[in-house]
Amino acid sequence: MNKKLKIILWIIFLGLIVLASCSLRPLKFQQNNETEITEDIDSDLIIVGFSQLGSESDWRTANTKSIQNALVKENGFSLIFSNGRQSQENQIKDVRSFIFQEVDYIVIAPVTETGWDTVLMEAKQAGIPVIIVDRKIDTEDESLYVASVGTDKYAEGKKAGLWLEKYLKERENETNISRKKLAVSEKEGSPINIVVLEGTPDSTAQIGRSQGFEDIAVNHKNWNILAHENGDFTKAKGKEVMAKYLQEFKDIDVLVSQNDDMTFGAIEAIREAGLSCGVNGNIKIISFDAVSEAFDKMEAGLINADIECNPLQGQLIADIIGRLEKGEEAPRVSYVEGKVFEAENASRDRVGRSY
Ligand code: GZL
Repeated sequence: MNKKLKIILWIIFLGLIVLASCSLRPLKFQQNNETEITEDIDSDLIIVGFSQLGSESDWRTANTKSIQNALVKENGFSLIFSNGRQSQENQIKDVRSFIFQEVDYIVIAPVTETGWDTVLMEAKQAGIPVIIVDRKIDTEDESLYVASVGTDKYAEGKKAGLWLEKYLKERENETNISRKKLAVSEKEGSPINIVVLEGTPDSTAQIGRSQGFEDIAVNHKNWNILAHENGDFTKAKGKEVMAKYLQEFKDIDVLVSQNDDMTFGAIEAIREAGLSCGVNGNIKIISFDAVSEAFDKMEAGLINADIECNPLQGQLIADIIGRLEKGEEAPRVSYVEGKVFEAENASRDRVGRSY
């Protein structure tokens, strides 16, 4: 056999050895700067790959902590955590890495609703069940995931609209009383000028909260939604867009901000414009999430109302996996409930909260 053929065969043989060693579940997972392994891999543990969409907000931090605290070794889990940094492309890479590493389950908090079918089909073909957490995915093929855990974002948007209805009704009654006293007649339903800071486009939180609020607003001819732009759920972008709104519109009555981090930025922009917000302010603020710092702002009278979106979803995921491991049915959709908090009761309502 000539020398050249021998070398070619040897290279092929080496290649096969390398490939064979890769296909076994490695005892140690390769780490990159956004992937973190919580435990040395122990074959008795249930290995879960978790693709978190980012770290853009206080809410996201609480959500990540909740899931990391639930999927621990003491509960029989080994967690591989990846931060997608608000990029679906990163998340898809993370999911493919979990498939390659032959994890037992994949958990995904999807940054946006569409574009998941291909990679979820790869997970299905690899026999790895997928659980969707926090936001939803939009797919025709319901078999691509076994369960979803989150909150009802559409209901949250409606709660914001219903709170504004209640608030304005109470003010109208007050004005009517004073109007009777002053015998001042005023056109019913004076214009209410509203601006909206929206979350990441095509995310379930943005879609649901926008639609829910609009389905209430449509019943009020005097509610004018002057603008609704993307603030990407971050404080910096929320401040930037609110500053733009304040330049553009001189008579904003209400800000609806689809998460607290954007609200914190908006409050800075309002104050830098020499205006005030909240209970005694020019601009009334309805926010979403109800994280700890938002309670600080409600107690200071800077936010009027906050629609809670509960990030504590880790235990629900652990319970679902536990049931699947025992061959039991798991609920297809699990929601964690949330409340509506108001500035007037913030000190009382925040007692005992964990985020
Ligand atoms: C809501 C979640 C949203 C939060 C934001 O379920 O997807 O994403 O409201 C977070 O704070 O960025």
